[in-house]
Amino acid sequence: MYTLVIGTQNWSSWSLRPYVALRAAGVPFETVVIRLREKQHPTTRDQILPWSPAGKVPVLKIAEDGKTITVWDSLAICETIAERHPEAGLLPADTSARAIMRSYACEMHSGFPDVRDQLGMEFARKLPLPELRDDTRAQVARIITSWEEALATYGGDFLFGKLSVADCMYAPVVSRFVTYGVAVPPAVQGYMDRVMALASMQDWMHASREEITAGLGNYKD
Ligand SMILES: N[C@@H](CCC(=O)N[C@@H](CS)C(=O)NCC(=O)O)C(=O)O
Repeated sequence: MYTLVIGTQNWSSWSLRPYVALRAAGVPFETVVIRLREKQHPTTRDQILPWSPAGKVPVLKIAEDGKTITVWDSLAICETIAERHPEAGLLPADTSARAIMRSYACEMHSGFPDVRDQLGMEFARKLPLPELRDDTRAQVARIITSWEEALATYGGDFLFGKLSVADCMYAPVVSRFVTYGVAVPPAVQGYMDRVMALASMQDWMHASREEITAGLGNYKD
């Protein structure tokens, strides 16, 4: 039995990644949403701590055989899901492709700070593209080039053919590029369209819109 603890869906880019992975695995799971950045909820961290000592979302609870395991950090959760559900194919079968896929996932996880800073996730909004700093521009270019290379090398609908952990990790970046109308080449646009069309992404969009309507995704730092 899985429980995925996530943040406000319009904003929580880290939470989106394991959500896409769990949906791709096709396993049932419950979702607990903890509101982030809400002026009226100053105790976000206090709400997360009972779920994870790291005090951050996402968190995955795995309850089985009378025990509960806590997995925290988006990449650790995606890898755990991929490992526990090999039939979902979230890790490429070929070991070379798998190694490259992990490089993509880790490059995303540890990098692109200026993209995160200047193009914050606003999943259900369309916003004007801000004047990008040189570093942001370079990181956007690196992301686009790396996507082009994977799409050309591995074929198929996603970066490594079938949907993989790398696509889960990059799903929030796809949404950021859509939100801010970042110009991309046609092959990359096709990839982004396919990611946005995933049922998991559509459902996340629906929830994000509901948050905004309810005034929950509207507070800016
Ligand atoms: N490296 C972590 C980062 C998680 C993270 O920063 N989560 C943010 C929300 S997107 C959070 O929990 N913020 C709550 C807080 O800072 O109080 C991961 O990949 O899971």
